[in-house]
Parts: sequence; structure tokens; C-alpha cells
Amino acid sequence: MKLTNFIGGKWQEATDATYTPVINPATGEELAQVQMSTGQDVDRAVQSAKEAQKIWSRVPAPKRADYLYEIGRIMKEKKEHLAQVLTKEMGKVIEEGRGEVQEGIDMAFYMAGEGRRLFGETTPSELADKFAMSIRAPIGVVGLITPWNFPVAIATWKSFPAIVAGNTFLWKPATETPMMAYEMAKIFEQVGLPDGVANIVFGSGAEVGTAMIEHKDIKVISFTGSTETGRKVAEAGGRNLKKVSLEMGGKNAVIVMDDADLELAVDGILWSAFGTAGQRCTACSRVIVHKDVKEKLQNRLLEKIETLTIGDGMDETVKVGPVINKKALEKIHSYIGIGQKEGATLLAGGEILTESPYDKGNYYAPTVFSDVTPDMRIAQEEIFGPVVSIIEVNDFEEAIAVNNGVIYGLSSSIFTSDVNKVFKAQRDLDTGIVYVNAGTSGAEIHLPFGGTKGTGNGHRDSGVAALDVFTEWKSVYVDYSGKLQRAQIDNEI
Ligand code: UN1
Repeated sequence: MKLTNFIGGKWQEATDATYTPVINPATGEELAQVQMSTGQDVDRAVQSAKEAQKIWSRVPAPKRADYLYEIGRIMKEKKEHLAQVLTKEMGKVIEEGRGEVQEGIDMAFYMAGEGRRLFGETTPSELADKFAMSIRAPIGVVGLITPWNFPVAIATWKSFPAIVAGNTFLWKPATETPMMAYEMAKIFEQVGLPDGVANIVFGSGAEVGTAMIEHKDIKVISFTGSTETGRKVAEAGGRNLKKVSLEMGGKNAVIVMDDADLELAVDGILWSAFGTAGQRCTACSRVIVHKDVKEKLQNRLLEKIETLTIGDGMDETVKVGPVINKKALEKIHSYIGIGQKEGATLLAGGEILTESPYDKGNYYAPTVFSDVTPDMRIAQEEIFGPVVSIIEVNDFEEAIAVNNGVIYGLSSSIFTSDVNKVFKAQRDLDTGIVYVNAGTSGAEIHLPFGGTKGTGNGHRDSGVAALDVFTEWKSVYVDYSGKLQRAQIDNEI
């Protein structure tokens, strides 16, 4: 199977196309070949998106939303198929594959509802017989750059608000996971989304991503990926005066206080640290635990890790799937030496699984470090794999300080039964998402998603906040006095 670009409603071979294999991380099997496009293909897609946007922006928003209802309905109909494709190309276990597709379905229906809201504001004018309002206007052609760890959900967080608001888009999916983009393009075709509203160009960040950021007719770039790349996107975006929305890394912590339900906390940690093999930007990679319950929590965590089945996510009983590729395996593994050198104690895992049946895929053993101090690299840097570091603290204040003492600010969680700590924590945890008595992952699509500090640049994906990325506020004044009235001058009392 060869995956070609989807431009102007047609499947198009790239100029000078070369192809790269798409590999199932669980088995090493080749699933497809994806084409690597060039800047010329980006330009072609932008032209088509630009033409389409002129018409699309005039389609009433409730009618634009009708396409989203249809997209959501078809995604629901094909949910199992989509989940299987997702699990095969990305590696997450099938239950989570279904969950991710559900996230996309929810986003479709939620944003379709926005077609009949897209609320602006009316406000009094300071002058008589004058009407004032602010409305959300579409921006134009928007560029979406999405990562491999959530190949469909993240794309829906961006593309659905973009189109309901009257923009058209060019989407560059990650080269590791292009098949979900192909599946979505087939759905766009099936619902008869007008040609050019949705365009997909496959290729590398260096070539296609750069061409998108440099293109003068792409007005917004919404990017999810590494902090390293995000910084480059922001720099180039700044130079080109583009609106750039960034969603980057995390170093999310679960705080466990001495008054917590420990069994629940352990379950929360297991799910957030080892679900998706730790490859979520919301994954828990630090446990900040009160000294009085550390031993107990640690022991229970180690017992429960033993029960996690590792393997191909297509097997319904498997809880931890592979990581995306060999490079990721090596990066994760490099942190074992780093942690040990810094004086942390390796309590579990710390190895690449090489024996059959693991030898064909990219499997890493769920890993726990203890005796970690907040300044160690394993407690500061995003590892993006199934590795968690346990840090002991003396009290609540120290726990908050350790949580906040990293460059990232995506998600945090606290397990406690003290209502005062709950409210203090939600105020003081410096992250865009805060959980109480739940792990760090599992955000719902109708709430804003994003983080503070090095995680982002102030924008949010999903939720109604996503509309802020894809619309421009336009202030409209209608003077019906029939005479020239001058604000600030003719309105003295
Ligand atoms: C991500 O890891 O980039 O909150 C997205 C969660 C999911 C989305 C994660 N709903 O864990």
C-alpha cells in the first residue's frame, strides 16, 4: 500500500516522491509505504486550500458543522477498524486505540455543536444609536503538524475547530503514523467535504514542516511535538509573523500525600506511567511521595508492575505495548545509565526486552527508579517511555515545590483525602491540567488542553479555547444615527 498526498480532494503523487516504510512497532512488519513530499507539494496544497477557503468561509457555520456530524458518525461506524489501524501503526494497546478514536468522535460532535454557537459578544457603544459587537472571524489557511503518539485525536483537536470556524487546512501527520491520516482523508472524501478544505501532505518536518512554516499563505501553525522542534517552529513563525500554537513536552508528576488512598494512587501511577508505554505528553514520569508512605507505596507499585502484560497491543490482554521505534528504545535506555550515575536506585525494569517474542518489536520493561532527587536529569528531562522516578518529600509544601521545579507545566496530580490540600493544590500546581485523586493522563476533549512554562506558548488545543487559535476577533461597529459621531470626542456627558 502506497500512501500519497490528499490535495484538493484528490490523491496526488508528490513531485519527486520518495517512499519510506511504515513499520508496526509491535512486530517489525511493514504496513505501508508513505511518500516523502517537498516544498512544492506544500505550495500546491496551500493553493488549493486558499481557493477553497474563499467559498468555505461563506458556508454558514451550522452547515459546516453538518460535515462534522457526518464525520463523527462515520468514525463511530468504523471505530473498530480505525482502532486496529491505529494500534498497528502506533503500537498502543487496542483498548487505548479505541479510546483514542473515541476522543476523535467526541471532538467531531463537540465541535459540530460549535457551528450553532461560535459565540461573539455584543456590547453597548459609548455613542447613541450605535451598535457594537465582536465576532469570531476565520483566519484563512492553517497548518497542522501532529505527532505519532496520538495520530488521530490530536489531529481532530486542531482540524475540527479549524474547519467549523471557516478555515481550510493543510495537515502534516508524523511520518511514523500516516495511516490514520489516510483513513481520515477517506472519511473526508466519503462525507463529501468540499475539495481543498482538508489537505494532507506527508513528509518530514525538515522538508514539509519547514515549507509550511515559511509559507506566506499559511496564517496559523498549530504544532504538537517536542520542545526542541517547537522552539524552531516558534522562531520561524515569529520571523514570518504567523500565529503559532505550541503543545510540547511534559514532566508530569503524581503527588501522593500521607493521607492518600494508596491503592488508588498506585493504580493511578500504573495507568499514567505505563499506559501507552509512557508515550503521552501527559504521562506520569515522577512520583512525589510523602516520606511516611514511601516504602508502602513503592512496594505495592513493584508488586503491581509484575501483573502488567507486555506485548503486541492487538492482544486484548496486553497492558503495555511497544515504543515507537528503535531510536526511542535507545533514548529511553540511555536514561538508565544516567540515573544510576546520578545515584538513583533502579528498582524495576531498565532493560530492552530482546527475547522472543519481544525481539521483533520495540519493547521496554516498565521501569522504576527510587531515591531520586528533584535535580537529577531523570527527574527533569522528558524520557517519553515507561520510566518513572520516585522522589521523597517531607510535606505538602515541598511536594508542590518539587512538582513545579521543572521547565514543563502540562499535567499534575495529587492523591489526598484532605479537602484543604485539594484546593491549595489546584491553586498552586503550575500546570495547565490538574487532577485530584486520578493519574496525570486522560484529559477530556471539551476542556482546554495545554500547559504552562516550557510546555506551550499560552494557547490551548481542544475545548472551546481551540477556537481562539483558529479565529481572529473582529470588532464591528454599526452607526445608525445618520450623522458623524466621533468616539471619545462626541460622547461627553
Ligand atoms: C498527548 O499525550 O499528547 O490526556 C495527548 C490524555 C489524552 C491525550 C494525550 N487524552 O492523556
